[in-house]
Amino acid sequence: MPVVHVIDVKSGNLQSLANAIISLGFEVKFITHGSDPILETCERLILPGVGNFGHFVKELHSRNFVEPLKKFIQSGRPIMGICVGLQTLFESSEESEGTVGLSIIPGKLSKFNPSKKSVPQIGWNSVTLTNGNDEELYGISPFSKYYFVHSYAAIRSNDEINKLKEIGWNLALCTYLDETFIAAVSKDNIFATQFHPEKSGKAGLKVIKSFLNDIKSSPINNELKLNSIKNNIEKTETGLTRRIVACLDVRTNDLGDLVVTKGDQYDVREKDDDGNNNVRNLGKPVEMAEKYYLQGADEVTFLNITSFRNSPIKDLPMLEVLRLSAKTCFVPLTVGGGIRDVTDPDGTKHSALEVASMYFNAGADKVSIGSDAVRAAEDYYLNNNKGSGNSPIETISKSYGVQAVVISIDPKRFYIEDPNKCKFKTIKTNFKGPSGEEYCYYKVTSQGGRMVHELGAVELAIACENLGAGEILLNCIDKDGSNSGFDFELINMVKSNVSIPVIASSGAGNPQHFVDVFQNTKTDAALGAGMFHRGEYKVSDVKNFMTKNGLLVRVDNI
Ligand code: 1PR
Repeated sequence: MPVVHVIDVKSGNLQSLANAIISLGFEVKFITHGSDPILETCERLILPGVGNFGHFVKELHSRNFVEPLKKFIQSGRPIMGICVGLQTLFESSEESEGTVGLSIIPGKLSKFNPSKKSVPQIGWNSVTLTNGNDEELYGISPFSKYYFVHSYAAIRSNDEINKLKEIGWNLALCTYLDETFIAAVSKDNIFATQFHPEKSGKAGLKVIKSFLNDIKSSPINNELKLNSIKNNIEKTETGLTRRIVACLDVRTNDLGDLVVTKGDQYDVREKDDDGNNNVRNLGKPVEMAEKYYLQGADEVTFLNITSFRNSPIKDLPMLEVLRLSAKTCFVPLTVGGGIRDVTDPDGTKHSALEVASMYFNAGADKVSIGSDAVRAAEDYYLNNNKGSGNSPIETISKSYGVQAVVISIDPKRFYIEDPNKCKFKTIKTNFKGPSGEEYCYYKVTSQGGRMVHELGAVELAIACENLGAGEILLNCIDKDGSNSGFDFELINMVKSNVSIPVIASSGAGNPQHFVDVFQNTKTDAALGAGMFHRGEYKVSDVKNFMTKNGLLVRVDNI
């Protein structure tokens, strides 16, 4: 099997990239230090990076990679940068002033302007090719979608783009609302992508395959081109597609098997007339995740819903689920439940950062924090709107980047007559309360809805954004498992108070509900669980229906 060498500075999920390369028939070997003699002879190199620019460059320096990398590039052997790997080719980044990149490409990276759009950019966007869109660039097609997750980018004006082209850089560009940035770049033996090809489904695998097989350009797939223009599809403001997330609530059932389950308002036990009170068993997590990937899910989320139970850290049941799913699902994977400081039954302590690192190493791209986010937000307000620096949101986002930290909110609706009497953000509701109340607000809960806190959903979201969360998974206990559609009022209220992306969750019962949530709110993504698990609809049914209604979705044809 041909070998591909990958630089590993221990700063993120490289397992998914390795899995993608292996799935293409190659073997992967990691290089962890610049003194490794293999750098002198290896045929090609991949330089992947996630998280903070300064941290990544510092790691390259401390592992003596900088000079060997420059030498490698000068030798003319093929190298491919991914995400921060692309960013490192530039001179510097606003993210880490004073840090000098490899300076192969002139210029600096800057942060997206968050005034009109969610930052980070998380989701599937399309690219244009500056060579005229006739030839794919390393398999990159203007008619496919690629997965981006970043706050900083090489944002460039037309003049700047032309200057780079004049000095020989071949560029693929992406526009995120009002800012155009470099999505991919190539010149001679250098190729790099800002998006994650290993997380971009079949379209992304094609890009990696093209690099590994030295296919720098190839004719555009005309079928894709025709498909992309034949429908009367919206052009979204941001350029991003409407993201569909499949969510698997996972727990051990009464027989000790790890199963996908689904509750009604978080109660996951059957209530049969014959007294059956078993945990609802809807299937096996790894198989179901792969099924949803193949059906076109843009993302798969696993929630360990019995995370409050203490088990030795080496025994975390979800780790194996992540490891196996990352081998077959080439889209982002999120894991939640139990991301907090833990103590093993034998008294050994582990930080939340340690727990999260285990999941990232197993193949997770993001971790989702529920109960501990509530605790951190309560502390934040007690501490005059300041973080302690030690909460899991802060420690994990500092090491892995804000895009790796999702907070999962489990809100419950409460009605009130007079909004002035409520210390939390309220809304005038279209669905009056039991005594005709015209206003409502949402209190947050923890421990899977068991504990209700004196904290509003909006207040939780704002605190967590300030602490360093990069995305919000917005559940709704009242709607969970109801098949009655999403709670637009809650979604609009939270979304309008934060600038990070929001995933709407709870209540999806049919494809129309997904159309409705995107048409009635500004949500960035929508999540479904029960309707997929019960086999009533496939993810592709939802996407086909959305397409019929003119909404832009990712279809993974290559
Ligand atoms: O508190 O950090 O350990 O995280 C625990 C995680 O587990 C949280 O994300 C919490 O939402 C989740 N959780 C805990 N208990 C339950 C339960 O159901 N008993 N599941 C639970 C929450 C919510 C959704 C669900 C949607 C969509 N599941 O993500 O998938 O409501 O369902 P639907 O489309 O069928 O309506 P921590």
